[in-house]
Amino acid sequence: MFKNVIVKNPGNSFVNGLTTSDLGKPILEKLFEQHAQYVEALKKCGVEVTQLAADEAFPDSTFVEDTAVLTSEFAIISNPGAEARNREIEAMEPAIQQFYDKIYYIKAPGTLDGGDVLQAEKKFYVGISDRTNEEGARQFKEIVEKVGYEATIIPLKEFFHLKTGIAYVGENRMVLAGEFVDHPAFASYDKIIIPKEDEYSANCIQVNDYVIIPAGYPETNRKLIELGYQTIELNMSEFRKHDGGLSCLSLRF
Ligand code: CIR
Repeated sequence: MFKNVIVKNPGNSFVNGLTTSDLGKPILEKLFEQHAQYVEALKKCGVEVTQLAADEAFPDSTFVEDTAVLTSEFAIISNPGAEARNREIEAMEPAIQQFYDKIYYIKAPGTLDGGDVLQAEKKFYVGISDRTNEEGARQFKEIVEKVGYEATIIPLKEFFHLKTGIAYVGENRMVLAGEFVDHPAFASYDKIIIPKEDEYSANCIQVNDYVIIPAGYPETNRKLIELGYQTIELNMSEFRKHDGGLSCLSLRF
């Protein structure tokens, strides 16, 4: 069960953030509305939401997932790989300290974005990407192994972050797309396979009794419902314009 979630409101500067997409400029009014609906959906899932104020100095700071990995037992503050985002961790640290006595850190020259870390019970999968380097992944693995968890490092071929293409939805089941579908690391899981055209919906989040998915993917929704999940669909259009998905917008623990 997840008890807590940390989110951070997007600011007006969101439009100046990093992106690789060609989906156009985010419309702020819609962006704020979509974020508000995201918070409402989390509340419906029964978690306590800590909602941090927007920070205009960091346009991408609403994507809190990249600044830390939080579990029911420990916290790791990351060292985000994009120069423009690295100092987002300074404002996150006090918020995270309210929940944890013991905090671990990824240190330079290691870099790691939380978006490259997937947890499935006592196992972690860590992507090596443009943001997470081998040293960051190695440090992460060393930390979690000391506290009784396992970690498998996965060099990415195409996805931006590991969780761009995969989600764990409990009950030994993964939602996966693209390069992860036949990846040996995930062979032992039951799989919900997402085809190329629905790839964006592989970034979904299971929060207690619900799986939150992006709106506009009826096939993904159908597959989840058929397996007995309750889903909540959210419009993510404005976050997507800046490479953001559902997992990026919160730290769940
Ligand atoms: C970035 O480039 O860092 C942001 N525009 C998007 C971050 C998305 N985060 C995530 O997938 N965990």
